[in-house]
Amino acid sequence: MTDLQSKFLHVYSLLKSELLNGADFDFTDDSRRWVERMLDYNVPGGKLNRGLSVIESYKLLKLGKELTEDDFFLTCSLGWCVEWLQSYFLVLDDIMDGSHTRRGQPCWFRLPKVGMIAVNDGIIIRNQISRILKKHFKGKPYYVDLLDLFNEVEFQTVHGQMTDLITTLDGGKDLSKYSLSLHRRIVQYKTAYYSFYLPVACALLMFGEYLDNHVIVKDILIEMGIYFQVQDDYLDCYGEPEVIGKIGTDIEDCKCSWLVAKALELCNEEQKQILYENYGKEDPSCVDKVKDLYEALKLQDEYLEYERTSYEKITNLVESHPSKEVQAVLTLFLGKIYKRQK
Ligand code: DMA
Ligand code: MG
Ligand code: MG
Ligand code: MG
Repeated sequence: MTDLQSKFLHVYSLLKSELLNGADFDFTDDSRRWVERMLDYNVPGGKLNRGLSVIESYKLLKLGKELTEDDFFLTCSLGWCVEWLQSYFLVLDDIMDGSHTRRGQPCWFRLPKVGMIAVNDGIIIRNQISRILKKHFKGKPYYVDLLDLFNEVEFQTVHGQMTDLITTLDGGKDLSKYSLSLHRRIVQYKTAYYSFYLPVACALLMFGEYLDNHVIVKDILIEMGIYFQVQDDYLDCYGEPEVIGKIGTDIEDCKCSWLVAKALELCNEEQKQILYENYGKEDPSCVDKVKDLYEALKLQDEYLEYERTSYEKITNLVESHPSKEVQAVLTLFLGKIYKRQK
């Protein structure tokens, strides 16, 4: 673990303790224990990339100058707000996707004593973001913009999730609607805003910038976010569960994944029939048939080609940005995800 990671995790403990022991809510011992266990299980166990990005982005905007203790704490708190938001989405996403594992352990709702209490837990996690922001940012000139940012990004994400879910619903019978352009729309909303735009937008607000002046940065980050979710779709099928910490469910769930959208673009009539008959079924032999078809269509090579052109496109966009500091932030992000295995 790096020094930054351990300092960041220390701030998690402080924020958690404020939430659990603050004078603003009278927990019973049982409820405090529940929330603490729920947070420890769901919030800090990921790669922390999104959260750490807030700190790293802010540092780059400050031209690498050492942050004051105050500033460091505030960037960490914002980083944790992003991680809290992610945790809220994941707790609910795993229920809706019927997933089994997350971050190398059973999904929260799979624990026998949790079940559908996880729905309320997810909402609690979301509500805590507002409390963290209120405690540490109320009175800052950018407080309202920060609240607005989290609300907007949440709006975009849950609408992306809805499109992902209702597509699946109809798609069970009708793969004809699935396409790369539908896929792009889904992943732009469900993943790109909260995973890529949000951390940088947090850093920009703290730095005193108006987000309206950074539409180009936003567009580039959205492009990266789309690329990131294509990787997620690829890893759902080809990643090692021990490495990615989760077992893929996209084929069974009939998701409009990049792989199936690409397969539909490449396949002949006979292969299309195989997809229509086997995609979206729990039966492992159906899943295998889909995977065999992916193999026959050389989707892994297609993916490598997508990765190459996407990287090139994003690099060009980054290099055309007028500000060197912003370029540094974007390059850092791209470096973190290029050819990722988890
Ligand atoms: C993730 O989509 C989107 C959100 C908002 C959590 P996904 O279901 O592909 O994610 P995962 O593969 O991590 O379950
Ligand atoms: Mg999921
Ligand atoms: Mg999902
Ligand atoms: Mg996925």
